[in-house]
Amino acid sequence: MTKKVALITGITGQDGAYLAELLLKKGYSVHGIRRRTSLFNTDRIDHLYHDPHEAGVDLTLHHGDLTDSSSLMRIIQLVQPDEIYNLAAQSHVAVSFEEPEYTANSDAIGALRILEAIRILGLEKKTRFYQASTSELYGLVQEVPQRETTPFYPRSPYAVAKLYAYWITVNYREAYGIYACNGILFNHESPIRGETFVTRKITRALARIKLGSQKTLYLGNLDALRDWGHARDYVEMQWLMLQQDTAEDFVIATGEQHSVREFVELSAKEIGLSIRWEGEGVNEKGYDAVTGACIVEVDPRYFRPAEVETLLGDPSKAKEKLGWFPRTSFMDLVKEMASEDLKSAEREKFLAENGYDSYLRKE
Ligand code: NDP
Ligand code: GDR
Repeated sequence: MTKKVALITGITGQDGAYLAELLLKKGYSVHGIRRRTSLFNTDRIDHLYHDPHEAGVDLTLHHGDLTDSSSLMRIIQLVQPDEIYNLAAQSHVAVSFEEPEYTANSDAIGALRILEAIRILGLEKKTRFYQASTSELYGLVQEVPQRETTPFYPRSPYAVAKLYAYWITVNYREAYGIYACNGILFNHESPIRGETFVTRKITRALARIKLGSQKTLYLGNLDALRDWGHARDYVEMQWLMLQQDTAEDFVIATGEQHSVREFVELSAKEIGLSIRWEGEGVNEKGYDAVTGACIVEVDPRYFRPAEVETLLGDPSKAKEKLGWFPRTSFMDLVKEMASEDLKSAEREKFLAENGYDSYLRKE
C-alpha cells in the first residue's frame, strides 16, 4: 500500500512536533516546512529526524516561508501532499500588536497562498487542507460557551489575521470544492509550549524560583480566564478532521475554564511552593508562604492594548460527530508541565554550578 503523504507548515512549533510524531506513527510520509534561522530551530523534532542520507527516512524538511509564495508553490508541487496542515503562524497575540503587518502577511495571506497553490497546481481533488484557527476569533465573547455558530469579534491583529484565514478556508471549500476545514482550537499547552506563552512562562519561572535560580515571576493580567487543554490531544483532532467524508469546521476545547492566577497557584503547589496573595490590580503580589519572599509581581508591560478576558469552548460537535474528547485533565496538564520544567531547572542549575553556565540561556 502506498503511504499517505502529509505536509506540515510550522513543523518546528509545539503542535507541528506533536502532529509529526502522530502521523509518523500512523505510517505517513511526513514533510515539513521550516524557516531559515541563524540558530537551529528543530529542537522539538530532532528526536523524529534522521540523517536524510540514511535509508527509510519518513520525515523530510524543506526550507520555505508562509510569506514566500514561490517557496510554497515549489514545495507543494514537489511533495504532492494528500494532506496539508497549516500550523505555521506568528502565533503570539501580544507580539501581533508590535508586528501587525508581518502577522497579517504570514497568518492571513499565508493561508491564502497555500490554498492558491493547491488550486493553481490542480490539486483541488487530491489535497486536503487543515487551517489552524483559534478561539481568539471569539475575542470579546458574544455567547458562553463558544461553539461553531458563535459570532466572532477579534481583539488583536493576530485574531483579525486569523479571521481572514478562517473565511478564506471556508470560501475555497465552497468556491472550488477543496476539502478544506478549520479547527477552532482553544488554548493548548504542553512541556514543549513556547516559553513566552503564559502557562510555560509560569511553570518554567516557578521551577527556577524553587531552585533559587530566579527571584521573581512578572506577569500581566492574572484574571484572564482560559480553556486550557493538552496539545497532544488536540493534534489527534486535527488529523481526524481530515479523515471525514465531508469537510467541516470544529471547536476543540475542554469545556473547563481557569484563571491565570489559578494556574500560578496550582503549578506552584506541584513544584513545592505555596503562594499567599496580597494587594489588588497592578499592586497584587504573590508571596512564598514559607519564606515570605515576594515571588510573583504584576508588570503592566504584559498588559495588552485590547485583552481577551474570558474564553470557554463547547466541544460537543467534535464529541458527537468524531467521537473526540480531551484525554488529559487540567490537573494532569499542570503536573506534566511543572514536573518537566522542574527537571530542566535542575539540569540548568547543575550545569551552572559546574562551570558550564555559558551554555545556558540567560533570563
Ligand atoms: P508555535 O508558535 O509553537 O509554532 C508556530 C510555527 O510556525 C513554528 O514552527 C514557526 O517556526 C512557524 N512559523 C512562524 N512564522 C512562519 C512563517 N512566516 N513561515 C513559515 N513558518 C512560520 O505555535 P503552536 O504550535 O502553538 O500553534 C500552531 C498553530 O495553531 C498556529 O497557527 C497558532 O496560531 C494556532 N493556534 C495555537 C493554539 C495554541 O494554544 N497553541 C490555539 C489555537 C490556534 P519557528 O520555529 O522558526 O519559529
Ligand atoms: P493567548 O495565550 O493570548 O490566549 O494565545 P497566552 O498564553 O499568551 O495568554 C493567555 C492569557 O494570559 C494573560 N497573561 C499573560 N500572557 C503572556 N503571554 N505573558 C504574561 O506574562 C501574561 N500575564 C497574563 C494574557 O493577557 C492572556 O489573557 C494563545 C496562542 O497560542 C495563540 O496562538 C492561540 O490562538 C490562542 O492561545 C488560542
